[in-house]
Amino acid sequence: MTAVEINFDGLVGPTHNYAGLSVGNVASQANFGETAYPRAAALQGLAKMRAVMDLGLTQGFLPPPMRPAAGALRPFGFGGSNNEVLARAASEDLALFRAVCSASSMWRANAATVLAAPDTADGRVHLVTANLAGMLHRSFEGPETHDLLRRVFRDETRFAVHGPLPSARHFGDEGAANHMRLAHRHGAAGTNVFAHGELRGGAFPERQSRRASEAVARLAGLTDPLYALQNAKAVQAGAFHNDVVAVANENVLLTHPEAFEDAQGLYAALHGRLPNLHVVETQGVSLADAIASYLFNSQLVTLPDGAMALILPVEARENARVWAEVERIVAANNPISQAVVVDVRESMRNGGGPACLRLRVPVDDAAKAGIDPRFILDEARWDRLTRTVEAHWPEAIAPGDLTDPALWDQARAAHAALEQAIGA
Ligand code: SUG
Repeated sequence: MTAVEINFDGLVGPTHNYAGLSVGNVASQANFGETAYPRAAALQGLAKMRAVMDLGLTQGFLPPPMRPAAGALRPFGFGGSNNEVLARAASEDLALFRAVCSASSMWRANAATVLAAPDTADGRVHLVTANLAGMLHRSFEGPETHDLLRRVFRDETRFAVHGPLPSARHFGDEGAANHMRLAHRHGAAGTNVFAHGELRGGAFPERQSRRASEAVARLAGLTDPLYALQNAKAVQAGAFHNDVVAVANENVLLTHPEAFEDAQGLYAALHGRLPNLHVVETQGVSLADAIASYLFNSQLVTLPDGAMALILPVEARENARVWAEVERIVAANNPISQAVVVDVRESMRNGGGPACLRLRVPVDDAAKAGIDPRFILDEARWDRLTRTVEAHWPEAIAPGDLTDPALWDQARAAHAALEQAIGA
C-alpha cells in the first residue's frame, strides 16, 4: 500500500497566553506572567504549515475550540449568562478560570494517538482521543477534540475515532506525543512504540501511564506493540513528553541517549523487527540542551523524493552544540538529508515546538479521500486563514487581560470568523 503522512497542525487560538499552567514544563513555568502575542503566534504556526507545503507535502490544520470555555465552568456551580459564569469564576477560582482560557489545544500532538491502518485489527486508521488527565487546563480538551476529529476524519469506513479514556491519573493519556511508529515506509506494517512514565516520586509529574497506552493499543487491535519506560532523569530534566527527547519516522529513530530507561533493550527489539532501522543517537547534547533547544521536537518528515528532512525550531540553531550535532547528522550516512528551520517562538515559550504543534496521520489515497477537504490546506485556504488571523486575533495578552470581558468578546468574534473561513 502506498501511503503518505499528513501533518495536521493546531491553529493557535486567539487567547494564547502565558499563565504558567504546566508543572514539569520548564518553559511554561519560566514564562509565567509574560505578555503573549496571539496574532504573531498564529502567524508563526501558519508560516510553519506553509514551509511544509513548500516541501511538497500535504498539510492539514485543526481549528481551536472556543476559549474561554464558559461551558466547562458550569459543572463547578457557576451559573448565569456566559459572561456571568466567567466573571464569577475569575473572582472565586482564578486558577480554574485561567485553565479554561488556555489555548493549549494548539499542541495537536496531544490530540490523539493515531494508529496506522496497516497495523490495526480492522484495517482502518484509528484515532484515540487523549484524555490529558495530567493537567487541569488540558483535561478540558478531550470531548471537543473528539467531536472535531469525527468531523475531520469523517469516513467511518476508513477511520475509527475513539473518545478519550475515562479521566483519571491512573489512565493519563497524552496522545501521539508519547507514541512512535517505526516501519519500512508509511504504507507498510510497522511497530508501535509507546513511551510511558511511572509513579517514581520526582518533582515533575509523569503524565503518560502505561495502562492508558495498553488501552489505546487494545482499542485499535494492535498486535505486539512495544512499551518503553521513559528515563526518570529525562522527565525530571523537563521531558514531560517523550517527543522532547526522541522522534521517529519510517525506519529512523533520532533519539537522545538518555531518553529511555532501557535504551539498548528498545533498540535491540526494534532492530529485530526492522532490519533497515537507523538508530541515530545524538552525541554531546546534554538533556538540558535538548530541552532548551527542542532539537528532538523537530518534525522528521519523508520528502516526495524519499529523503527525510528535519524541521527544527530556530532555538536549535541558536545553540552551538546542538547545531553542530544537527550538521553532523545531516552529513552522516542516514536518511536525514536536510534541516529546515522554523520560528515558532511564541509556542516554544509555553513548551511547544514544531512537533508538538502537529498531529501526524498516515493515509493511503482512499483514506485521504475520506477526510473533510476543508481541513486540508491549499494556497487559497492558507490565505483565508492568514487573513482571518490578521483581522481578528488579539495582538497582545498579559495574564491580567484574561478577565477583561472585551477580550472574551474578541475571542468569540475570532471564533465565529474562523468558522466562516472554514466554510462550516
Ligand atoms: O501540555 N504547554 C503544553 C505543551 C505541550 C507540548 N506538546 C508536546 N510535547 N507534544 C503542555 O505542557 C502550557 C500552558 C500554559 O502554561 O499556559 C502548556 O499547556
